Amino acid sequence: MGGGPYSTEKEGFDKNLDLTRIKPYGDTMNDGKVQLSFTLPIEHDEKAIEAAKELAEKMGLKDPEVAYHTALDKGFTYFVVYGNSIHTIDYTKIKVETVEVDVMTKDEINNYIREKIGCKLVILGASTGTDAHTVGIDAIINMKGFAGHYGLEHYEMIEAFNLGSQVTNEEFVKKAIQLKADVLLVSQTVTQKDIHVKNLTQLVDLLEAEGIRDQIILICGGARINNELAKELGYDAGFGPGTYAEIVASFFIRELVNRKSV
Ligand code: B12
Repeated sequence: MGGGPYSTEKEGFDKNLDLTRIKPYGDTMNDGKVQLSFTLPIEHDEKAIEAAKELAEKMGLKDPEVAYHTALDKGFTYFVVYGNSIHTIDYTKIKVETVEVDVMTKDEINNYIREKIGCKLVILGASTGTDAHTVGIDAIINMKGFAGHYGLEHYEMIEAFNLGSQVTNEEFVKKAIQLKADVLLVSQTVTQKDIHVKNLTQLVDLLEAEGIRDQIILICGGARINNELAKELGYDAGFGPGTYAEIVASFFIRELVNRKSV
């Protein structure tokens, strides 16, 4: 490292990465720099800018600067604020519950179903409730899959049905019964006001009311879904970002075989 006019070494900036006290990284280690955007329900004027600054300070940002502000509508102002976070977190203490899966290839999955189950599996998926996001469930089910990983429709030992988006829980359960589905795949993207929690819970209630919850492997997924939440809500597993068809399939085929052998 040269030590030219802009050398951070020369100017003696902090370079220590302490995982027990991590902070956002902007230009240099531990500078805490963050960018935040929000709207306040007030007129766009000087007082509004001061209000945004004060609020950012209360949120734990040191030396906040309002980098951008604009009127969104009468009585609403939008802000972009920069500042230095005063908070740190202990990264070494973070525990996240993920699904432990030994991921198999597509061929291994097909062979496993052929040998251990002996017939095609019926998989039913949808983005349920009012949720209009289909890309996640398409990534798992549709033939072409996602990021070079084929979807479940491409597996010869799987019969996959993708109902699309905004499917009510009632329709979903009806279809599951009609198709005698082995596995249900539910996608939830919108989490505003915990709508996903209500919707996912209602599905479990409906399956229980129909007396079929135990006969089905029930899995949910989405950008803000994790295994811990899924289990809490009565699902067999939950998958988040970066999931591919073979990851989910590796989980549910083993789960089905384990259940059969109990
Ligand atoms: C595309 C998009 C849309 C499109 C959707 C088109 C479509 N056909 O799907 C349209 C324009 C319709 C849309 C609408 C809305 N959207 Co939108 N949208 C997005 C966007 C840009 C990308 C989402 C996406 O496609 N991701 C790519 C897929 C591949 O990722 P994924 O869903 O995470 O899926 C992966 C995993 O999570 C997992 N997975 C997902 N589902 C499942 C299911 C199972 C069973 C398994 C195993 C795994 C799994 O596997 C997938 C592959 O790895 C995001 C922002 C972003 N950049 O993420 C906002 C975003 C999701 N939308 C958002 C919002 C708020 C909305 C609206 C409510 C906006 C509005 N006010 O009208 C509406 C929703 C209306 C409704 N009724 O649902 C918010 C959600 C905020 C929240 N947490 O609630 C986001 C995050 C934008 C934001 N930053 O505010 N949106």
